[in-house]
This record gives sequence, C-alpha cells and structure tokens, in this order.
Amino acid sequence: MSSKAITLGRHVLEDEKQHPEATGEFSALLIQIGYAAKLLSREISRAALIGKLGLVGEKNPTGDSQKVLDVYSNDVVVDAFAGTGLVAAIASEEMQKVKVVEGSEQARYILVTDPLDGSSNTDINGSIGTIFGIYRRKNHGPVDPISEVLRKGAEQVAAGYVMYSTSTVLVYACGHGVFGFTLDREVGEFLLSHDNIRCPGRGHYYSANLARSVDWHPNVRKYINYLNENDPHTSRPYSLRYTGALVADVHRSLIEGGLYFYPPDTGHKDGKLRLVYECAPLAYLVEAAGGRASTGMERIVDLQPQEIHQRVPFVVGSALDVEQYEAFLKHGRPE
Ligand code: FDP
Repeated sequence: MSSKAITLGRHVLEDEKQHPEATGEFSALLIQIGYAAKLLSREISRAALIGKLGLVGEKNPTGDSQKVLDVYSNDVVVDAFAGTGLVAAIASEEMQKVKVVEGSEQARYILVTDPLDGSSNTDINGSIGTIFGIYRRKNHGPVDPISEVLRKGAEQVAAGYVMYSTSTVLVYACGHGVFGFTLDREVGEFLLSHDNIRCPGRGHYYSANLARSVDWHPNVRKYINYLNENDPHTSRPYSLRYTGALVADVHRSLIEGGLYFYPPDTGHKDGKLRLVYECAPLAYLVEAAGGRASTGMERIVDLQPQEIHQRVPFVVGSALDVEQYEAFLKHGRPE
C-alpha cells in the first residue's frame, strides 16, 4: 500500500479546509463514526467466537426481535459520542425515544442511525450494515427531541453507511460528492477506495423480497413481469439480487446500477423500512451520487416525518430505473 493512500481522517480534514468557517466539529463527528465502525467491524467478524450471535429475547421499538449484535451495535454508537460534545441527540432504531446526550446541550449536530441493518443476516455470516444521517441544529441549548430530530431528509448535512461484508466499506455523502473507504485491518484505517461515486443512470439488477409480491399493488407486479421479460435492447431480463440487508442491496445499486424496493404488503401496510434513520440517509446519499429515491410517488427527502419510527414504502437506485418503477406504479406501464 502506498504511503500516499488517503485516510478517512485526512479526507474529512482536507474537505474542512474548503470551509474557512468550519469549527472542526463536523470532521471530528465523521471521524468518530469511522471509529465506531472499526469497533463494530472487529466485533462482527468474531461474533461467533465471543458469544455475540443469537437473540436477546426482546423486541425493538418497531416490534422486530432484537439480536445480541443489535443491542451491542447501538451501545457502540451511543458510547462513541457520549462525552464528546459533538452530537446533542441520537435517534436510533434500537431506542424507543430520542436519546439526549448528557452534557452536550451546546453540540451543533443531531445523529440518526440504524446501528445494525440486516439483522437477519448476523447468524449466517451475511452482509450487514450501519446507516447514519447528520443534521445541523438550528438552536443551541436543551434539545427538543421532536422539532430537532423530525426533519426532512433534505436538511441533512451528511449521511452514509458502513457495510460489513467481504471487506468493511464506509460510504458517505456530505454535499459535494460521495466517497467510499475500505477498512485496512492491519493499518487500522479506512482508506479512500471509491472516489467521487456516481450511480449509473440505469442498471440490470433488482432487489426485492418477491415472496411478498402477492400482496403488492398490481402495478408493481406488472413492473416485475416487465423486468423479467426478454428484451436485449433494454437489458431485460434484469437479474434478481436480494441479500436481506438494505445497505448491501443499496450498495450494489449505487455501484453497479439497478434498484431496491420494499412496497407495502399485508404485514407492512406503510412499507417495512423506517423513514428517519434508514430511508432518508440512504436517499440523501444516492441522490448525491445522481440516483433517485422515493416512496414510488413522493421524493423521500421531501417527506416531513411524523414520528421517529415511522415506516414508508421505499424505492431507491439508478434514476431511470426508479423513474420507471414510479411510472408503472402510476400508470401500469413503462412511461
Ligand atoms: P432487517 O429487518 O433484517 O434489519 O431494515 C430492515 C431490513 O432488514 C432491511 O435491511 C432488509 O432489506 C429488509 O428489512 C428485509 O426484510 P424481509 O425479510 O421482509 O425481506
């Protein structure tokens, strides 16, 4: 490895130089996310050896069975910010209420996170992830957990994810580009591996849990039939790829093109995925890379959340593919 490799720390600090007004807190916050990701990467990779697999026996605030790694991941992210003065509050999938970080009333940022996405993959050595979004506070002083956290995704100042797979990759967007870093375990650093990521305009993969398609809107089923038809001019049939971890499926769509979708079904009347800490951060990031994200009808980052654990239908990925999904949902045909 060249000594010229760019670490996550160096990248965010060089970026900070473009902003003379910067206090350094935002850079410190991103570096701290990288630190939490390194801890999680280490513990996830040896979870089977240290008794960190399996269920806790409790449900999380949205009714999912909690895994040992869910609880551990939440603790790591919360602890990474305790006492730093960097974030005033944290909203997480694993916590019923917004956590106001003690002694951080003057902090300038709010963190939203799904600390461990794709929990059904933990015990089978499958891909999993961490999702994060960052908002700048409008005021200082005591946090109002409602008005300061329930914000439109478009107001985020940065968002990203970490994917724990054959390697650990951290991808973030911060207003002027999307950058990916791969963890070099021996050096202990995230190193820039994907500079200025752009999402292909169209792909030839789709990711969705087809087992639920009997419940989907008939127009979504028409779309699936369309994707499965044979037409080399439009790269059809698209190939199906579904990992069971949103982060991993979005990562593929971001890098190679295509789309992920989770429409409403009988068990999930509003869709399964959570707006505040899953869909909004990923939508912000994919749009920053030139992709598109919506409910099928409305742009995700324009939605005003009503509550922390609110669920929404979600479609995300290559702009032309997502537009076509939206056209099918509306008219039952490609455009
Ligand atoms: P999980 O519940 O395992 O955390 O975040 C929700 C999520 O995973 C996504 O990561 C994933 O794409 C989806 O749910 C999987 O849901 P299904 O099992 O219903 O396909």
